[in-house]
Formats: sequence, structure tokens, C-alpha cells
Amino acid sequence: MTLDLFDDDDGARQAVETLAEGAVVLRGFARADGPYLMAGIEAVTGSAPFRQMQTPGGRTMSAAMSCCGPLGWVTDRRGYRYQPTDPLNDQPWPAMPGAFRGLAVRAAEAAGYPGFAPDACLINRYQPGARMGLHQDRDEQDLSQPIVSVSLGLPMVFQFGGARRQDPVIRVPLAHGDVVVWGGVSRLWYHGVLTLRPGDHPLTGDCRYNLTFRKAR
Ligand code: MD3
Ligand code: FE
Repeated sequence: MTLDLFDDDDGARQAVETLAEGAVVLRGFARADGPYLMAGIEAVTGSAPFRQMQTPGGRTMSAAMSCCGPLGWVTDRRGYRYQPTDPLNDQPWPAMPGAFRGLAVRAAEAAGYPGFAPDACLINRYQPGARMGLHQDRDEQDLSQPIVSVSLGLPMVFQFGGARRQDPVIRVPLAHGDVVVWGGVSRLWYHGVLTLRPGDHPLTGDCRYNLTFRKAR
């Protein structure tokens, strides 16, 4: 369904798609910023390297993660939480690069959330074989604030269900530069990512990165 239009990098008018109530896809919205975002990922992970975290149940996540901004999301045997420091070195997470914050704020605004002020950015790196099972994002305090997600590099298939784990899922392909803003009722819906297939992307090589911008507190 078409809600609205935005101007993409080349000045072309793009449809804003709604995936579900509150979930808005901005196809290619981040494409022009790709190289700046990639440079930001390299800068952040130079100080807070990618690592595969443990779930509270003791499994190792197949996606590798890092964070930037005042708060970072972590999981270990003690549970899921946001914290101001990187558990690998007990130092504050790296600052959120200006290009990251600017893009997230513009995307949120295009989707109807002016004044989005993310305090956490989770960076996920998927290499071939990595996936993310169906889950909800509910560790944030203010669920009225959306989550903005940015896909970079290899394409993947996103799974989007409903409010309950058993709800039927739809599969949505997400490609390089696609941005999705998850607000409204979809904010708490189950979602996940199917296994990444091998490939080679001019910007990211053999992987896909996903940035998620959150207002955790
Ligand atoms: C729908 N990441 O980091 S992005 C996550 O591709 C996460 O790395 C996936 O799920 C990834 O938590 C999916 C799309 C996404 C992110 C957050 C959501 C969809 C969402 C929060 C609520 C509903
Ligand atoms: Fe999630």
C-alpha cells in the first residue's frame, strides 16, 4: 500500500510502502550514504570489535554484533539489556557517527516520526550461514518510539509475523540501502532473518550489515 512519497538520492520520487500497521519501508533510502555508513562501521568496530554474543540459554548467536552511541544492547548468560559500556573492555561504547544519526533521524521523519532521538545503535554483521530467529524487541523503555533499521550489502529475506510467536509470517526481501521504520503496533511484532546466502557485494564483500537505531531509555 502506498502512503506517501519521498525523494531518493537521485531526486526520483519513491513510494513509501507499508508492511503492516506502523511498519514503513523506504526502498533505497540509505543507498547514497552507503560508503559513509560503511566508514562508520569500520570506525566503530575498530574500538568495539564485532563479537558473537551468548544468549541467556547459552547459545552463540550466528550474527556478530557491535554497538555505538550512549547505550549498547548486550546479551549473555545473565540476560538481555542495554548498558553504557562494552563488556569486552568496560569502556563507553564508541560515539554514534554523525552519518548514522543523521540518516536515522531523516528516515524516521519520512515515516512520520519527527524528532526521533536514538540513544543506541546496534550493528549486526551476517556472514553466509548466519541468521536470526523470530524474536521481539522489547528491551527498550519507551515503546512509543520506533526502531529504524538500515540494510547494507548482501540481500536477505526478512520474516515478519505478528504479536504472537505462532502468528503467520510474511517474507520480505530487503536489499542494500533499504530502510524500515517500525513503529505503532508493529513495534512489538515477532521478526527474524533467514539464513544469509553467499554472495559478493561491491561495498560490503561477503556480508550483510544491519544497523538498528533505538531509543532505549
Ligand atoms: C520489527 N535485526 O537487531 S532488522 C534486531 O536484519 C533485528 O539484523 C534484524 O531484528 C536484522 O533486533 C532485523 C528489522 C527489524 C528490526 C527491529 C524490529 C524489524 C523489527 C523491531 C520491531 C519490529
Ligand atoms: Fe529485532
